[in-house]
Amino acid sequence: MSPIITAFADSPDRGQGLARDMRVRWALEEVGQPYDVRLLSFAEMKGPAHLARHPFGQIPTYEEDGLVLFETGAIVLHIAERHAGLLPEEANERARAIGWMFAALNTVEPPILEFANAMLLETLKPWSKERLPLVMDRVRDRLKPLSARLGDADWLDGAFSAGNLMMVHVLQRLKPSGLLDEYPNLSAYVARGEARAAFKRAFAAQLDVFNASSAS
Ligand code: GTB
Repeated sequence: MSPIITAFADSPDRGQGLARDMRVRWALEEVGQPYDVRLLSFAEMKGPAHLARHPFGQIPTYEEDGLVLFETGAIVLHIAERHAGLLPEEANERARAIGWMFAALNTVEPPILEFANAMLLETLKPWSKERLPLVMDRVRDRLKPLSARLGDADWLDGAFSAGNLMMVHVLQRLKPSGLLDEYPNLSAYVARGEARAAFKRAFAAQLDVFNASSAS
């Protein structure tokens, strides 16, 4: 049986790959594991069947042979541990690649989400103009050292890994803002991730969902 993931039936990002099922699709494509997708409406996400899979009623989830997982970090790590291709074999290199997954999710993503929410929900607030530069600087506080660490390497810490997959997806959220362009090596890093055949297949699959839903 192929694993089943959940995704938005009607993604608010209009199929642009920002919803987090993209991380799971990409990981599955990298390791060559076919998968099925259960598409959920917003109402279904908050209904009892999905709440049994995901306590917070979110997507994505992952189901395989009686295992039900939520949280993209846990799901991508599970995939990477069970298939070759996303984690190095050597123990210390493997630990470092996993470290980059946590860095993406715990250190880099939080200020990016704060910035995304500020742009999405706060621009009409009277204090928005004063707050936004502070929020943007918190993002730069993460991008600057990340850029320095990446340097002119293709990937963080050696070969492409689950850590790089997660970092690229986290950084992608910044593309429309211009903030990423302040760090040309990070823009190029994201572009390298997007150029991977597995990324393209995952992107096309989730865009198909949007195209099908907007045609009906
Ligand atoms: N920490 C969890 C994980 O990594 O799995 C976060 C999961 C999550 O935030 N899921 C979102 C969700 O289900 C979808 S991806 N939201 C509904 C809810 O919480 O009720 C986040 C997302 C949504 C929309 C865009 N967009 O439109 O650009 C981008 C990202």
